[in-house]
Amino acid sequence: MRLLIKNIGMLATPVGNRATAQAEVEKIENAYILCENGVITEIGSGTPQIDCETVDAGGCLVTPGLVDAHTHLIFGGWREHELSMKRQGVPYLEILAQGGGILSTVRKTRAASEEELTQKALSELKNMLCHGVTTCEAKSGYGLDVETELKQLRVAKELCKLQPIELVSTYLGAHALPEEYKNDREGYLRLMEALIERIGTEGLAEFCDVFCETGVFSAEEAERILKKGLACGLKAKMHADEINPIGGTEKAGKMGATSVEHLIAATDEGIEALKDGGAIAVLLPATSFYLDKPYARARDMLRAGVPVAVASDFNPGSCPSSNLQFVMNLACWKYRLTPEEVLNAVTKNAAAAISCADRIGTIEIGKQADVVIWNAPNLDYIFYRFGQNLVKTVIKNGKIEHMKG
Ligand code: IZC
Ligand code: ZN
Repeated sequence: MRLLIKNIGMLATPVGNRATAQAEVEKIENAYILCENGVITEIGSGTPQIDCETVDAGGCLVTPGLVDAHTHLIFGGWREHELSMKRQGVPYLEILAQGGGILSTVRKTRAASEEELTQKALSELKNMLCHGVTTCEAKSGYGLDVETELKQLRVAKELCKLQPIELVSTYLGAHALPEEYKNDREGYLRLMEALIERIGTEGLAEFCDVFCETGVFSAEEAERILKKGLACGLKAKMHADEINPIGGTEKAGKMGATSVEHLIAATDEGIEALKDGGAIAVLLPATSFYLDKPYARARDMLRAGVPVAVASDFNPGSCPSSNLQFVMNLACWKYRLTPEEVLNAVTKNAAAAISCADRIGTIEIGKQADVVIWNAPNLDYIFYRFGQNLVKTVIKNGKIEHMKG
């Protein structure tokens, strides 16, 4: 199966297989890309004479498919009932401490059938695809019991078969202390350790993650859970410094976590630990926007030599939008990243944050043919025309999976 993408006005892509900081983007004008059996086999300029299925990019911008490296894709219900509380300034952690927030989504996710969760996530994935996303990470963490955590992970596997976006699964049992373990933290930690063994053996997730935050899980508990994950073959991620810096980032850096996420309140020591440990900072600006929090110190991280990825954090509580283009715009305007730096942050570095940069995240020969054609003449334009969906065509594995209109 061959597909030729021709008449590309500007091909803009990061290069290489590893996360880097951060502005390097290769640009080719008047370009074409040839895909064969889902893989990029030729890139050049001009108009080649190749007899196969062809997409005319119409002189527009072409980039790698977008990678959303942090989502809580699969959950029951929504939390719009929290909107007025949030508008009145009730803090996120207080809503959680009162048994709402994550715990309210846990109740709805436990009550939902696999079929309901699948259909709900499917409709969101459709939205993500038409906004240019071709790969996405999906966390569990709305079950907090064995049955429902496994249900979420199974739904993720099923979703891979039902639609084109590739999913990478993360076990986030340490998302909140479930109500039934309110007086038995140790009991829940042990339950998670046993479940991690099973998830590792059955290959149900690639990563293990912990919400390390005041009143949720301490840095020491996070370290214990992530170490268990590493011992069972699950790579480490951590939600840290979203609201308060309680030392998780430093622990994650030391243990060689693949990524640390949020980092709104990261300290200089935290940033240094990321650098020393080679972790990727996954920043989530739409969460800062929706929780009305400061924006992470992206420029300081880049100055320190920490590669930055940017993701949606799509979830029902702190980011009920899965529009990665909006997130890219926030990264440009609120983190003061250049369009080139943001492109890297949602393609190559995002791919590296989910350990896929050897096959996705750039447009290079040998990489998977995941490509977006934009209704835009150049890279600046997609940050200039904010608030609208500028994606025209999405190609996944060398196949056209979305075309506007
Ligand atoms: O459902 O509130 N921060 N986890 C950590 C979230 C936000 C998701 C939620
Ligand atoms: Zn999250």
